[in-house]
Amino acid sequence: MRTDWTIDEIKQIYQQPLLELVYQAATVHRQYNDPNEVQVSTLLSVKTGGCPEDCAYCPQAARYQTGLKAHKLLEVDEVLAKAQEAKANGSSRFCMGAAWREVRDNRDFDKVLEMVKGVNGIGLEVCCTMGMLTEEQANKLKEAGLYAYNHNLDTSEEHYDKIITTRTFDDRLNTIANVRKAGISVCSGGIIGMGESHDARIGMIHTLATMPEHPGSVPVNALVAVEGTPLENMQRVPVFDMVRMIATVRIVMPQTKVRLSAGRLDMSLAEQAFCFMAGANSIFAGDKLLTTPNPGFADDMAMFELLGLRPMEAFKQEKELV
Ligand code: SAM
Ligand code: DTB
Ligand code: SF4
Repeated sequence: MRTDWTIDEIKQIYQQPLLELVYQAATVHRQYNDPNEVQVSTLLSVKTGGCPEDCAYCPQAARYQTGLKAHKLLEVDEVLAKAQEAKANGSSRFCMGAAWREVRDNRDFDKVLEMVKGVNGIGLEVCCTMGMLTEEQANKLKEAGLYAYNHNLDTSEEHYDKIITTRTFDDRLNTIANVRKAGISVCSGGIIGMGESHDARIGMIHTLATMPEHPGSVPVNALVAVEGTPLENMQRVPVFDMVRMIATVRIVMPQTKVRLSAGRLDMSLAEQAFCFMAGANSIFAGDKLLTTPNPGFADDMAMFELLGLRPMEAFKQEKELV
């Protein structure tokens, strides 16, 4: 696994004619992964809306009028019932999102630790995405059984302050480092379709691919333009930009789970199939992402059937090491 990629090398890969790029990505994908296996995650927003940050894409930022119904932290039982349901529907990972700037050491965090224990007990890989974390908080989450933590770069370093001003790119890197130090699997990726240049996309991939270890998973999101956010009028990102992004991520991080994330609802089956061909091997399933709609389980199962894909079992990597 190479962590010394140069921007130029990544650019050479990214800029190839699309079908060459996809062929190369599909080839690398087959060397390191079973191309018929897709890791399926279910998301649940355990604390919705009212966030103090100003992320320009986000319907949960308190300062934008998006008509979103905010709610405080859910009860542990409610969350565990959703996790059971996700497992029954074939998910191997359950990811809980909270609209916080950062985790605080309070009763809510204690409750989150209970949720993590509970979901882990159900036999699912537990993931959280709750904003910035200290090293100590990361250790507590790890002890409670947290498998992965999602903390996206969101965009490249150069484009960052056009999208978020209430925290810095370095803040993001710092939390990711804390997660890694605690021995938690890092899930980090970003969003395309926010007015960034191709160079910015390449820059973001470069930051991910040159971390001390490649992230265990890299979500590639297409912006969901939500009314009331500053990015409400952004045009839908072309599907072939998603394909190009996914293929490049696959080539430079061969063993990472590349997640075809937000934006699937606007994609046809053929378009999603092309993303899997380009090396995507993970999705978010269930009819809701955090606050916006997503294809339902039944539609995804029909897609898996059609394409001959299988959902991956939980903790596969660990089982293979035994
Ligand atoms: N508050 C925490 C944080 O920002 O890290 C966790 C929740 S936040 C909603 C998780 C991720 O969802 C963001 O980092 C962003 O990449 C993604 N996201 C949020 N709104 C989105 C949108 N409208 N379209 C695509 N991705 C989005
Ligand atoms: C990620 O990269 N995408 C997911 C998950 N990680 C947390 C979230 C997408 C959110 C899309 C907008 C919404 O539903 O609120
Ligand atoms: Fe808050 Fe996270 Fe949304 Fe930013 S992306 S506004 S930090 S919930």
